[in-house]
Amino acid sequence: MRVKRYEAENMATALRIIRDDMGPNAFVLSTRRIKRKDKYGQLKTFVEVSAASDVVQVTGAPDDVSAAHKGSEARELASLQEQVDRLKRELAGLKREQPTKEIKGIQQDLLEIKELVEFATDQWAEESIKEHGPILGALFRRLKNADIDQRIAARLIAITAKELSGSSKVDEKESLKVLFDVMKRQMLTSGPISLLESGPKTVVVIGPTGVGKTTTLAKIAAQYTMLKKKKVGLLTIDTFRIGAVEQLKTYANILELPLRVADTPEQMRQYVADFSDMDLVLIDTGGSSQKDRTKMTELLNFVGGRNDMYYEVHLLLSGASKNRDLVEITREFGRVPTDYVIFTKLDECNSFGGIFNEVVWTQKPVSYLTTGQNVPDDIELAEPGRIVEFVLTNSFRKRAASGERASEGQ
Ligand SMILES: Nc1nc2c(ncn2[C@@H]2O[C@H](COP(=O)(O)OP(=O)(O)O)[C@@H](O)[C@H]2O)c(=O)[nH]1
Ligand SMILES: [Mg+2]
Repeated sequence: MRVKRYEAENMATALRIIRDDMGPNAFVLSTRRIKRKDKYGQLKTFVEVSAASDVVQVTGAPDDVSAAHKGSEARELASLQEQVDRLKRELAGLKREQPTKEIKGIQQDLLEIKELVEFATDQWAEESIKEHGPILGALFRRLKNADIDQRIAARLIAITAKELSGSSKVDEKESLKVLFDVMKRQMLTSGPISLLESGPKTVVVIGPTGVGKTTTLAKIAAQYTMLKKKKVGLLTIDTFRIGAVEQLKTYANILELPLRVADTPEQMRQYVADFSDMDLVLIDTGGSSQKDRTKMTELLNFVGGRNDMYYEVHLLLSGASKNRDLVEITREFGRVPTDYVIFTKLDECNSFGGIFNEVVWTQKPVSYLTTGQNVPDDIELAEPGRIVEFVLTNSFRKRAASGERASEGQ
């Protein structure tokens, strides 16, 4: 599925642009009003609309899954889910009032229920496998070996089973093809950073230390200035780490791009305003561990609220991170309103299920994938089929001429 974001002066214009661009089957996912300066420096209200052309949800309880499994396991799951929701509500209430023993008790209950849900989901998948034979069983194990969360794997297999139920010949090849398509529909991607009709597009990259923010920013800057011949300005608020500014300065010099270093949020605003004749302004941020509260607060001071300044935020996550780390990083960095995710270091991944899970859980479209240390070549535009291919083959191969692919569509 392809998700794109559009901006226009009013809703009617936005819908017309969406229909022209995505066709008559496109539908709106979300809308919001944003304020930003137009090319004359006047603060104006725009509508921002996210649209998609095709969607099948794996999150929640999809109808096709429950239809495929109306048995006792499905009912058991529903009842467990109700208990979890009730306990979560109680926990939220208690946290406000009395943070002690009772919370610990409820947390323990939640843990036990989580285990029960996992067990029930396993049984649920087992049922599906029994019903549909060893071919789907092998695919279920393949998904789990690729580090796909088992609840997600169970749902994917259930949907695949349902889609296969109409076909006369169910062999390994056909099952894999259907699973591939089912998985592809779950992946959200955004296409390249889209520029505005008037005024600069401002993009901020955030993420943990060492994830590849500065390198990725340089790759994107190179794509837009070298291949697309756009005017790009660079700005960094990463003044803490010794050498951080130097690293970006080196790229700025090579690409012959202007670079500003902002020490305060006010300075950042001023520099962005100074870049009003650019097409794209890229803002690098400091490396912060998601566990480092002070640094996180500092980041929030700069980019925590959009107020009168409009920018797009891309969260960088290492594809090589463990599932649990990805969840924790996303939760912490989620305090900064995030639009898209970039997965880095695909060349260092041993499995790709974490990327798939992350997209299903967060429902955030992926903008780019980075595939090595080389600037500017090791970046490609995220595509659903590529991500699923990595998961199912458990291997990664660099795409030829990836540099050009990364700038496609503009
Ligand atoms: N293997 C690999 N290394 C990468 C990739 N992207 C960045 N790096 C390396 O990761 C290290 C940290 O990158 P940097 O951009 O400084 O991270 P930052 O702290 O988030 O700004 C550098 O050595 C980069 O060359 C990638 O896609 N693959
Ligand atoms: Mg950096």
